[in-house]
Amino acid sequence: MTGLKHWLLAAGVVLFAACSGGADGTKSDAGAAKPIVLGFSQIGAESEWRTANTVSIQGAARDAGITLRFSDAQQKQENQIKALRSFIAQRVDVIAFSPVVETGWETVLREAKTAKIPVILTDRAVEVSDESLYVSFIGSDFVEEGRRAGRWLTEYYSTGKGKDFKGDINIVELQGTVGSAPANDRKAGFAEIIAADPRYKVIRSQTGDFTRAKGKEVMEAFLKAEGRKINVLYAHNDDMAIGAIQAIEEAGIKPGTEIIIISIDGVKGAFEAMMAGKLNVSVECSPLLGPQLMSTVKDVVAGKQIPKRIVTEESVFPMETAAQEFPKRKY
Ligand code: GZL
Repeated sequence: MTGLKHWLLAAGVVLFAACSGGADGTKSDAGAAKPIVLGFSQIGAESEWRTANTVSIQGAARDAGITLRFSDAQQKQENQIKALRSFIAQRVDVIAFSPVVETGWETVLREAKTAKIPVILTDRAVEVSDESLYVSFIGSDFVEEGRRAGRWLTEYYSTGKGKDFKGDINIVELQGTVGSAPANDRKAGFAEIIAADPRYKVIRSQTGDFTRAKGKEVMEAFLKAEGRKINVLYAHNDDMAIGAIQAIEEAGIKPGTEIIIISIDGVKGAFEAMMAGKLNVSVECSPLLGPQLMSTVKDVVAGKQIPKRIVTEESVFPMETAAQEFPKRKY
């Protein structure tokens, strides 16, 4: 066998081992198992929550000895699809991603399945005709988060500080990214709870795309149209609520007292707003999914049985307990 053939054979073996990522535990010459290679497509950096989620994933990959190939889609689905296709071409061992919207994933997920690369969903869900296109979905129950927001509000006006309030309770709603699972589900869960009492009226509802800037801009429009008729703001995340608080104050209205504000995530900015008396409650939505994702990646590579749905445990933080909770917060 010529030197070239020896070289090609050797190269082929190296490429094969590198391509397979050693996921099946193939040993290197030195006998050490090759690290698992995980391709991760992140939505972007639109909120404090997202930033904390990225820190959790990158730190957990490092701690787990997993090689992370990370891409930021700047909140564009087409960038996520490009990233998934790139991971398939690179023959990573596992793909994980947080889908910016629920639909439009069928084709690229079929490409991953054809390439025999398992896919794990984190944070947000997808709508597909064939659930075998992904191994597991690790994330919150957004409908329950919306229900928790609705329950806090109905308790506030039935037995809490608002119990003597008479007449309709006019609500404006800042929705998350159009078409995203958290926006769809948080809206549905909240509506389900307030439907029990006709006094609750959602008089305006519009997307603020989960960002502070857009949340402020849309709240300015709500205030221009409805002014002091607004009793309550329900924001699908803390960042939009914090932007809206700026708009409310600039309109000469007191957030947290003249307009009751409910939001979701439980990020540091929300605790600071609650301690300042400007936000009434934040429903927790934990971004700390990194460790759970990495242990699931290792289990997938090891061929273990994986639960289709892994729900993160969460709580509700009213302003009254914000100061005592704040020192314990990890994001
Ligand atoms: C929820 C996550 C949402 C957060 C927002 O799991 O997808 O996206 O609530 C973030 O802050 O932008």
